[in-house]
Amino acid sequence: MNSELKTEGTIVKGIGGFYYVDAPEGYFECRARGSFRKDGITPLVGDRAVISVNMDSKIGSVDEILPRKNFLLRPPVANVTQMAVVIAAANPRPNLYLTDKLLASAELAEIDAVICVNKTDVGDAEELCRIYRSAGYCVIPTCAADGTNIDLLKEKLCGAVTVFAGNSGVGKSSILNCVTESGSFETGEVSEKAERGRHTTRHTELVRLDFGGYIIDTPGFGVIDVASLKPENCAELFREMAPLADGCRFGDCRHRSEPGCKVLDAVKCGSIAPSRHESYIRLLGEIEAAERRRTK
Ligand SMILES: Nc1nc2c(ncn2[C@@H]2O[C@H](COP(=O)(O)OP(=O)(O)OP(=O)(O)O)[C@@H](O)[C@H]2O)c(=O)[nH]1
Ligand SMILES: [Mg+2]
Ligand SMILES: [Zn+2]
Repeated sequence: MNSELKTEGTIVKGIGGFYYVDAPEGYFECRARGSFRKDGITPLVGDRAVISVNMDSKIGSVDEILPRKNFLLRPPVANVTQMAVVIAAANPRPNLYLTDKLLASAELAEIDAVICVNKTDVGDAEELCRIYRSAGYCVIPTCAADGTNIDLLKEKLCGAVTVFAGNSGVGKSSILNCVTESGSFETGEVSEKAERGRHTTRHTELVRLDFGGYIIDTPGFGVIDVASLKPENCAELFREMAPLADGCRFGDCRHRSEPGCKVLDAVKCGSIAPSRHESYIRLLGEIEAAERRRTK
C-alpha cells in the first residue's frame, strides 16, 4: 500500500531538476509538479513549500510554493532576512563597486546587511571598516584562517536567514566552515579560481545552524537587475545618501554635479566616502543606459 505524507518545509537545495526539502518529518528529494509551474514560478532555495511524499519510495513532489516575503535574483533565494557581504582585505583585491551593488540589492529587497572584511591576516581591514561603518553598516573584520571574530559573526547570524555574497575567493565558504560544526563547504585556492574562471561553490544551498538560523553559501556574484530600477530611486539604495537627498536644492537632483546638492556637500566634507559616491554614479549611469535602451 502506498502511504502519502503531505507536509510543509523549506527548500534547501535545487540541483538538476530536484529540490531538497527540509520538513519536520525529514529531508526529502522532490520534483516540481505543482500548478505554480503554469504561472511561471520557479521554486527557489529558501522557499516554503507544500510537498507530498510517497513514504515507500521516499520520493516527493513540490505541490505549492507559499507566498514569498522577498526574493533575490542573483543569487536566486527567497525569504532571506539578512545579507552578509564578504570582502577580502587582500587577495583578491577588494571590488568596491561589486560590494556596493550587493548592498544596493539588499536595500532594494529591504533586507539588512552585515559586512565581513575577511583575510585580516594578509591585508589591512581598517580603511574598509571605516568606509562601511560611516555608511551605516555593521562591519566585522574576520579571519577565517585563525577564527578571529567568528564569535561576533555568529551572534549576528543567530536566528536570521543570511545569504553570503561576494567575489570569488574572498572566503565565503571558509567563513561558513568556521561557523558550522560540519565544516562541509568546499573551498578553493584563489589562483585556481582565476585559472578555471569559475567559483568553487557552484550551487546555492541553505544550511541550518545549530545555534539557530540558516546560512546560504552562493557562487559569488550578486548583481542587481538595473532594468528594474529608476534613476530617481538610485540614491535610496545607498543608505547614507537617502536621508540627505530630500534636502537638495532641486527635487530631481541626481547628485552628480548639481548646485545645492547635499549629497555632494557630504562627499566634500568627508562624511560620505568618495568610493561610495563613485559607485552611486556608476550604478546611476547603468540604470540610465538601461532606460535609454528601453525607450529607444
Ligand atoms: N589568509 C587567509 N586565507 C583565507 C581566509 N579565508 C579564506 N582563505 C583562503 O582563500 C581561498 C578562497 O576561499 P573560499 O572560501 O573558497 O572562497 P569563496 O568566497 O567561497 O569563493 P567561491 O566559492 O569561488 O565564490 C581559500 O584558499 C581559503 O583557504 C583568511 O581569513 N585568511
Ligand atoms: Mg565558496
Ligand atoms: Zn543632490
